[in-house]
Amino acid sequence: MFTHAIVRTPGPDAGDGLTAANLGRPDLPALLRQHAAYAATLEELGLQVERLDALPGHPDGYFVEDVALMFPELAVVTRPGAAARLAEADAIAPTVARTRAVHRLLSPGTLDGGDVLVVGRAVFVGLGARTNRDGAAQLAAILAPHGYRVVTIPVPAGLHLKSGVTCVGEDALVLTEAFAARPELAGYRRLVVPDEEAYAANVLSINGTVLMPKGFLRAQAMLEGLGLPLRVLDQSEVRKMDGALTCMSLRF
Ligand code: CIR
Repeated sequence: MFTHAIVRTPGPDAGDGLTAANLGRPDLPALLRQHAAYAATLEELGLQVERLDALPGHPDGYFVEDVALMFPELAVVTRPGAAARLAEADAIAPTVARTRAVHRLLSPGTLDGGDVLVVGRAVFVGLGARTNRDGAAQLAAILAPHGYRVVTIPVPAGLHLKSGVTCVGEDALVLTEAFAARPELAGYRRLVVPDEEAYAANVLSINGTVLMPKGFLRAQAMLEGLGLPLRVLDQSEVRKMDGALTCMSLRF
């Protein structure tokens, strides 16, 4: 059960963040509306939401999930793989330190929270553009005493592991066709989204309700088939910055 979430308001420079999406510049008022609707949805689902101020000079700062990991036993402040985002980790540290003991990842390790998918006691870590082996090994050492098992998975394309696979309910996976072939993910109940709806592989489960992006009708039909309550959110402007539902909050 999640009871809390941390979000950060996008700043006026949100359109200057990193992106490879090639979808054009986001419309700032629409981006702010989408972010506000997202935070309001978390509240409607019963979470107490702490809204942090925008971070001037850090246009990707509202993707708070990349800079910290929240486990019941501890928090980890990450070391993001993009140099432009390194200082965001320092900025989130005091906030998460109010909630639990904090561990920090150190150079030469890099790891973005978007590459970390927790399914029960299994912690899947995507190795790719943002997360390296050293970062994954540091995380494994931090988590091992608490009974978590870190399993690395290559992320050959796309930004993060969770761009292509997320967890729905307790232990079912929503994933792209590319990740459906990964042996590390065999053994779970799986919903494979069609390639043309790959963005819909990023869903967010909050206490039994599933949040998914708007405009992906085949994926939506699959998710409806699960029989769980579903919230469909417009992510059009967030997507232009390579963002998705999971990356805009820390849940705990
Ligand atoms: C970046 O490239 O770092 C940001 N523009 C997007 C980060 C999205 N984070 C996520 O999906 N976890």
